[in-house]
Amino acid sequence: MAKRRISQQQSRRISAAQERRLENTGDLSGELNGGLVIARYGQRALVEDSLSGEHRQCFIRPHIDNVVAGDRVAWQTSEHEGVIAAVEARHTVLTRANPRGDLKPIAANVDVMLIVIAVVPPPHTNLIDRYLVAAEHAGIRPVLVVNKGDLDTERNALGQLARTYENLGYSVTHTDRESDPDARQLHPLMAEQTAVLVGQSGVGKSSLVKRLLPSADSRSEDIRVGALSLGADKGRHTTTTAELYHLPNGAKLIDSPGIREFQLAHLPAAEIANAFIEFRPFLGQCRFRDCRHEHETDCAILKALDGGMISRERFDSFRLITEQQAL
Ligand SMILES: Nc1nc2c(ncn2[C@@H]2O[C@H](COP(=O)(O)OP(=O)(O)O)[C@@H](O)[C@H]2O)c(=O)[nH]1
Ligand SMILES: [Mg+2]
Ligand SMILES: [Zn+2]
Repeated sequence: MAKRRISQQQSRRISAAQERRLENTGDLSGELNGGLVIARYGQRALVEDSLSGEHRQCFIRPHIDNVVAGDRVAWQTSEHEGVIAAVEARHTVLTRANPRGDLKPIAANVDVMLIVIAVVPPPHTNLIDRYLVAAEHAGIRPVLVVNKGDLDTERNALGQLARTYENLGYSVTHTDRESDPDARQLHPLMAEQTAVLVGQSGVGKSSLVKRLLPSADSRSEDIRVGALSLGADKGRHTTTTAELYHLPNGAKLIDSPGIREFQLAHLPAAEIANAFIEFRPFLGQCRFRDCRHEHETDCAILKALDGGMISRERFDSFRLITEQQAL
């Protein structure tokens, strides 16, 4: 009789069955352990054990949705791998909307949002404003990080933009790999806190993680840095999921994939207006309580625009965000 071989399809079925067993959790042993999510990959997550600091692949039980880097979890050991049994309540969560409009978390329990911009790729101010609105909504402190200063041969091409945001009251920091190889400028911004790097693909987020990590850190060499290639290996050198790193000063730093389409469709217009910090003194001063600041009579925002207290650029950016929202 011919020996029976397990076909690929059969082996797929077997592993699916094993996964189902895991889901039913009949074979779970041991107590619940505390852990910190380092990264999420599909139905699995890399979890750092709170006591040993060891990293462990964990299956995420199907009823637990949306585990992301920065989440604190309870996990158990099982035959094959760990299993995440529960997720602790988050004190903040940064979310994005997928193309269907569903909200998906990107990173959890974040205190500081480092919005990275550079001369290349050139910044879109509307994207910066979207990040600022998202930070405000999530209760995360935003900081604008101007990177790649060494490429700024036209003597501070981003200086004007940086000053605009500084004058509005936002924190702005400058860094580049030539004059600030260890990104020391960023250290005081996040000591003992959790920070997330956001910004267009290619601005140097992953490079910043590399500059901040001690060279002895074994994960340093796995960090993928590089221009987005347009060939067959498109996206190969870019970050694909948010990943958490520990820094020597006690900070946790989360690298995120470049987020191009940052929808804020779920936010009420009033909240978007309130996230534009220079609008605040004028909000509530319009004649109509539900004023949309479009062309209403006695609109305090439009008056502030005329009077130069609100810049045309920021007002247009605000309009762009609220218009897209109405679509
Ligand atoms: N000249 C210069 N290039 C940089 C600097 N930081 C990063 N880069 C380059 O910018 C490109 C994108 O970097 P990467 O970290 O992958 O960007 P990310 O997509 O935001 O993570 C790479 O080619 C880096 O070498 C810098 O300070 N100066
Ligand atoms: Mg990256
Ligand atoms: Zn108004």
